[in-house]
Amino acid sequence: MNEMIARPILMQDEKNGDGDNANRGTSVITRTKPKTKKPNLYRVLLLNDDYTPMEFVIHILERFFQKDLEAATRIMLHVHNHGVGECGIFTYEVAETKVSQVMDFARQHQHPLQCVMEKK
Ligand code: TYC
Repeated sequence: MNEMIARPILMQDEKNGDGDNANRGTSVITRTKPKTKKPNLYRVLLLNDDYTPMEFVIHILERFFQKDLEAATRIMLHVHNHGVGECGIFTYEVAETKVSQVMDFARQHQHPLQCVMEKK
Protein backbone atom coordinates (compact mmCIF):
# COMPACT_ATOMS: atom_id res chain seq x y z
CA MET A 1 0.00 0.00 0.00
CA ASN A 2 2.60 2.54 -1.05
CA GLU A 3 1.26 5.38 -3.06
CA MET A 4 3.62 7.69 -4.85
CA ILE A 5 2.02 11.11 -4.55
CA ALA A 6 3.57 14.12 -6.28
CA ARG A 7 3.57 16.98 -3.80
CA PRO A 8 4.62 20.47 -4.78
CA ILE A 9 7.50 21.99 -2.81
CA LEU A 10 7.56 25.80 -2.85
CA MET A 11 11.02 27.33 -3.24
CA GLN A 12 11.31 31.11 -2.87
CA ASP A 13 14.34 32.93 -4.15
CA GLU A 14 16.35 34.93 -1.63
CA LYS A 15 15.20 38.45 -1.03
CA ASN A 16 17.49 41.26 -2.13
CA GLY A 17 19.23 43.80 0.11
CA ASP A 18 16.39 46.28 0.65
CA GLY A 19 13.84 43.70 1.54
CA ASP A 20 11.96 43.48 -1.75
CA ASN A 21 11.56 40.27 -3.55
CA ALA A 22 14.01 40.44 -6.39
CA ASN A 23 11.49 38.59 -8.51
CA ARG A 24 14.03 36.26 -9.91
CA GLY A 25 11.12 33.93 -9.80
CA THR A 26 9.20 31.95 -7.26
CA SER A 27 9.59 28.43 -8.48
CA VAL A 28 7.56 25.36 -7.79
CA ILE A 29 9.42 22.12 -8.11
CA THR A 30 7.72 18.80 -7.90
CA ARG A 31 9.23 15.72 -6.37
CA THR A 32 7.70 12.40 -5.55
CA LYS A 33 7.87 11.15 -2.02
CA PRO A 34 6.64 7.70 -1.00
CA LYS A 35 3.58 8.22 1.19
CA THR A 36 2.95 5.08 3.24
CA LYS A 37 -0.38 4.17 4.79
CA LYS A 38 -0.65 1.16 7.03
CA PRO A 39 -3.36 -1.26 5.96
CA ASN A 40 -6.02 -2.53 8.36
CA LEU A 41 -4.96 -5.98 9.51
CA TYR A 42 -7.05 -8.98 10.49
CA ARG A 43 -6.23 -12.08 12.54
CA VAL A 44 -7.43 -15.36 11.14
CA LEU A 45 -8.42 -17.69 13.99
CA LEU A 46 -9.25 -21.37 14.26
CA LEU A 47 -11.82 -22.48 16.82
CA ASN A 48 -11.72 -25.75 18.70
CA ASP A 49 -14.39 -28.41 18.42
CA ASP A 50 -14.69 -31.99 19.65
CA TYR A 51 -14.86 -33.74 16.27
CA THR A 52 -12.36 -32.40 13.71
CA PRO A 53 -9.32 -34.72 13.70
CA MET A 54 -6.04 -33.20 14.87
CA GLU A 55 -4.32 -34.36 11.69
CA PHE A 56 -6.88 -32.52 9.58
CA VAL A 57 -6.25 -29.24 11.42
CA ILE A 58 -2.50 -29.68 10.99
CA HIS A 59 -3.06 -30.23 7.28
CA ILE A 60 -5.14 -27.03 7.06
CA LEU A 61 -2.34 -25.03 8.68
CA GLU A 62 0.25 -26.46 6.28
CA ARG A 63 -1.89 -26.10 3.17
CA PHE A 64 -3.48 -22.67 3.62
CA PHE A 65 -1.12 -20.93 6.06
CA GLN A 66 2.29 -22.24 4.88
CA LYS A 67 3.18 -23.61 8.33
CA ASP A 68 5.75 -26.38 8.66
CA LEU A 69 4.76 -29.52 10.58
CA GLU A 70 6.20 -28.26 13.87
CA ALA A 71 4.46 -24.85 13.74
CA ALA A 72 1.21 -26.41 12.54
CA THR A 73 1.24 -28.92 15.39
CA ARG A 74 1.96 -26.19 17.95
CA ILE A 75 -0.92 -24.02 16.70
CA MET A 76 -3.32 -26.98 16.52
CA LEU A 77 -2.49 -27.97 20.11
CA HIS A 78 -2.89 -24.38 21.26
CA VAL A 79 -6.40 -24.30 19.74
CA HIS A 80 -7.18 -27.73 21.20
CA ASN A 81 -6.10 -26.62 24.69
CA HIS A 82 -7.29 -23.00 24.74
CA GLY A 83 -10.31 -23.01 22.42
CA VAL A 84 -8.99 -20.52 19.87
CA GLY A 85 -5.69 -19.74 18.16
CA GLU A 86 -4.14 -17.52 15.52
CA CYS A 87 -3.19 -18.88 12.09
CA GLY A 88 -1.89 -15.61 10.69
CA ILE A 89 -2.43 -11.88 10.21
CA PHE A 90 -3.50 -10.54 6.81
CA THR A 91 -5.10 -7.66 5.00
CA TYR A 92 -8.89 -7.82 4.74
CA GLU A 93 -9.17 -9.52 1.36
CA VAL A 94 -6.47 -12.09 2.05
CA ALA A 95 -7.96 -12.91 5.46
CA GLU A 96 -11.41 -13.29 3.90
CA THR A 97 -9.99 -15.66 1.28
CA LYS A 98 -8.21 -17.81 3.92
CA VAL A 99 -11.41 -18.10 5.97
CA SER A 100 -13.39 -19.19 2.89
CA GLN A 101 -10.73 -21.70 1.84
CA VAL A 102 -10.65 -23.29 5.31
CA MET A 103 -14.45 -23.37 5.70
CA ASP A 104 -14.95 -24.84 2.21
CA PHE A 105 -12.27 -27.49 2.74
CA ALA A 106 -13.64 -28.48 6.17
CA ARG A 107 -17.18 -28.69 4.79
CA GLN A 108 -16.03 -30.83 1.84
CA HIS A 109 -14.58 -33.26 4.36
CA GLN A 110 -17.65 -33.01 6.62
CA HIS A 111 -15.75 -31.63 9.59
CA PRO A 112 -17.32 -28.93 11.79
CA LEU A 113 -14.11 -26.88 11.98
CA GLN A 114 -14.75 -23.14 12.26
CA CYS A 115 -12.43 -20.40 11.05
CA VAL A 116 -13.07 -16.69 11.66
CA MET A 117 -11.35 -13.34 11.22
CA GLU A 118 -11.19 -10.39 13.62
CA LYS A 119 -9.84 -6.89 13.20
CA LYS A 120 -6.50 -6.43 14.95
N1 TYC B 1 -10.28 -30.89 19.59
C1 TYC B 1 -10.05 -31.67 18.38
C2 TYC B 1 -9.81 -33.12 18.76
O1 TYC B 1 -9.63 -33.42 19.92
C3 TYC B 1 -8.82 -31.19 17.60
C4 TYC B 1 -8.99 -29.79 17.06
C5 TYC B 1 -7.94 -28.88 17.17
C6 TYC B 1 -10.15 -29.42 16.45
C7 TYC B 1 -8.05 -27.61 16.66
C8 TYC B 1 -10.30 -28.11 15.93
O2 TYC B 1 -9.36 -25.96 15.51
C9 TYC B 1 -9.24 -27.22 16.04
N2 TYC B 1 -9.87 -34.01 17.78
